Amino acid sequence: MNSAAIKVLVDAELDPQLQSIGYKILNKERINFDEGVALFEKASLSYVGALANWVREEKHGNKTYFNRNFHIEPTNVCVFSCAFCSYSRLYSNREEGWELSIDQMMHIVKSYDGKPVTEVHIVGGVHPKMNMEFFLELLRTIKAHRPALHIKAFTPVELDYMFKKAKVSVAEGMRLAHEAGLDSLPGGGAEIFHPDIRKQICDDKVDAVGWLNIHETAHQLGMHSNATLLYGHIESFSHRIDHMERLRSLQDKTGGFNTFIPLKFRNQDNDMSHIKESTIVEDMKMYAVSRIYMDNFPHIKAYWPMLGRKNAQLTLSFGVNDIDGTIDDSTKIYAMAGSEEQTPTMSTADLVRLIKQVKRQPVERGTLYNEIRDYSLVDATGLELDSQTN
Ligand code: V47
Ligand code: SF4
Repeated sequence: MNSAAIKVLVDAELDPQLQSIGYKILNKERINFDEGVALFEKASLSYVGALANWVREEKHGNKTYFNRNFHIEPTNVCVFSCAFCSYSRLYSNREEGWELSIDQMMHIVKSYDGKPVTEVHIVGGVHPKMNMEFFLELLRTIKAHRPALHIKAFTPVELDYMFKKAKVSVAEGMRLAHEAGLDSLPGGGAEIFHPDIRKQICDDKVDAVGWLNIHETAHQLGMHSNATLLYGHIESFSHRIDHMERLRSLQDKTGGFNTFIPLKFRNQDNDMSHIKESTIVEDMKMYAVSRIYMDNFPHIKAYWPMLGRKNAQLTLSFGVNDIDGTIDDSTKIYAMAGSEEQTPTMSTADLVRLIKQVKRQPVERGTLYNEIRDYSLVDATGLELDSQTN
């Protein structure tokens, strides 16, 4: 929808508050806390969706980014017990857990030798015996083997635990990790920052202040990072906006965040299985409000292994301009939580096709959104050839 058409839509809105929010968005003014909540509570999906799509097109046109990455999950053994987690196993239940050695992880890294991946994403449980020195050694070994591979690794949950155990400050720990090869931080571990919810779903791990401090420290070192929000469980709309507000404020200060990633709560095999999952309408509204509220975040990402590829495709009309990457089947966290994507793997050809089907422009990016290749003019034969190299 172009600017003239969207103005007609806003002019026709009957609710005065929603209409004034619409004008603010069209004037590129920031909406406030109450207005964010009002969008969730009162706006129709078509209204909020059209506004979010307009914002997305103003920022990125039709461009839809993806990258070529692979995941390593060092362990699913975890000292914490988040109620929503279907993936972790306690140290006392290690027969159901895995723990990879550096050699085993390097075997995964080496299996991508000669392939055009640009990023490795490393996140896992918090294993009581895998310490900071182990992870620094892992970073150094990967960098020595493939210096150009971008290492996006470790959430503040893992980092906070390893720093405390190693008795180093956050500033010192982050400096050492960066020096060893850590290039950026993924967005995990954020969940819902508000203590009323956090204490019910993940009481024992790093709190909001600790999470934000680790990202701020990374930004001060010149590193970039992502941020997530786990939605669709016991949180209210105000809790979601509170979470986004805290991230938006830090972003005003540092400018270090690249991408905001709303994560849909999946309810299989965890302590919150009694909670019904959000509907597709609620999902699309979450993405749309995120695009509008997070005005200083350049990108909004839908993580397709968790949403499913068809729903991820739909988000591209509700504010999303990134659908992550080609990931392979080593990603277990969502399969174990009930995602329809039991073996999440998509080739570049699949991703490009998915983006083109909704008339968007597929662009391969690096982790920091440097554009690697525009696929809009690549024909089907080219795509198939490409997929063989992936
Ligand atoms: O923090 C765990 C979530 C996150 C469930 O930065 C669940 O590029 C839904 O953060 N239902 C880890 N979600 C994954 C993550 C991520 C993924 C992809 C890309 C990036 C990035 C980051 O997974 C955890 C938690 O919020 N999670 N269990 C569940 N049952
Ligand atoms: Fe551990 Fe992360 Fe699962 Fe929480 S979400 S139990 S920190 S693996």
